[in-house]
Amino acid sequence: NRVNIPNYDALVKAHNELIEKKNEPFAATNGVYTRYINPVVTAAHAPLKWRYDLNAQTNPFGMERIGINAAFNAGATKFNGNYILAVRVEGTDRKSFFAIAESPNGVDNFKFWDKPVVIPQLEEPDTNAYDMRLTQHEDGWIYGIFCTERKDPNAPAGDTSMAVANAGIVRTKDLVNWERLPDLISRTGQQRNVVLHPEFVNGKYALYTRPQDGFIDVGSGGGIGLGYVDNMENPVVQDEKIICGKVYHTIYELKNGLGPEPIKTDKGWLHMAHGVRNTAAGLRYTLYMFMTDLNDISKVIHHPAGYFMAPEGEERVGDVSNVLFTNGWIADEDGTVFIYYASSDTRMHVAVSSVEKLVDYVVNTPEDTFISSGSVQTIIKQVDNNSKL
Ligand code: M1P
Repeated sequence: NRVNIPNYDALVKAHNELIEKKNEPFAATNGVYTRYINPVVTAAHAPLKWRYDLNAQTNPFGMERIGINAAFNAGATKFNGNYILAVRVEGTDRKSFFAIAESPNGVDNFKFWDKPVVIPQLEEPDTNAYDMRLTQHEDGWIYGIFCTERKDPNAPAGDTSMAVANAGIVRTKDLVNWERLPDLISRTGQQRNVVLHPEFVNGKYALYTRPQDGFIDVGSGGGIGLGYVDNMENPVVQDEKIICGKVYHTIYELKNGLGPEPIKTDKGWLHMAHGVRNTAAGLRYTLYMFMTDLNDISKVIHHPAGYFMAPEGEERVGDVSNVLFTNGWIADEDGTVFIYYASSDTRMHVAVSSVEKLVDYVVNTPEDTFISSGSVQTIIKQVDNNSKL
């Protein structure tokens, strides 16, 4: 009586094969990172129990009752020795929610936990919740900061898309029970891509922000900001200032936003971010890196020109094509770095590098001159140096 799905055994077999499929590195590498061949988490990884009513009486045709559309933009952390992704799962109802997927090795065998994460709601519920950054803070909590989206109360009658985006905040000790804190209180009121720095700075919590004037357009604001909060239970951002702004004719011309929490190295804090530029084919999202000073986290000390990673091959196509986005990476004790990135708002991938290589990339890659003739001079300098060898 339990199951009435005609090909149920085949479905379970195919699902297990997908999850357990060994992942292999791509042969081609640029020396900085290595992509892996298979996506690490997709909509098809969602447990069959989320999707099918297995009771033959209530599901006589064995239909999939709840559809999953995409699995992307995951926060990441290491927990109990395993690689954890807080995945943005989007149903066919367009609603995003979070679900934990866990892997023993960081590159394959990511398996969703039994049930999605339950985020406690404030007086006004989140209409949509997405893009969680996980930070294991030195105060002992694991924080999850995500985008909470609600209808704009000032939307004109008949406008059913104007929204307000802000940073929702939760914290946990076990990734199962989450405590909801008030939403971020900041000057612009609209925020996305908010990330908590893992250490106290002069006794305060430090938050990377992305102030914006509107829901999609950052407007005259924008850029990656940095502000301070005395107490996460009353998260009022003070002294917010832009540390990495938008710049004309760059890959972050239109908008940008920090990715995951920064990685501490002996040379500085390593940052990964996304930059957005406009094209005739729409917005193009690529990933870029920079480094901030160990003693003054507001000071950018290295910023390579251009992008670190851009969509390639099948990554280029999805629900929102031409997008790479990251909000999670894990630095292992041995220095290996697992960069979890999503392609085209559809699926999750991994690229593997190391702290040593990323520091070398950030410190030694030529900086932007912001003009074509400058790019030419940068190439000529390298050619001249090479010809002395
Ligand atoms: O669709 C691309 C991305 O667009 C938004 O990001 P940002 O505010 O940085 O432009 C977010 O909705 C993000 O989730 C999405 O991947």
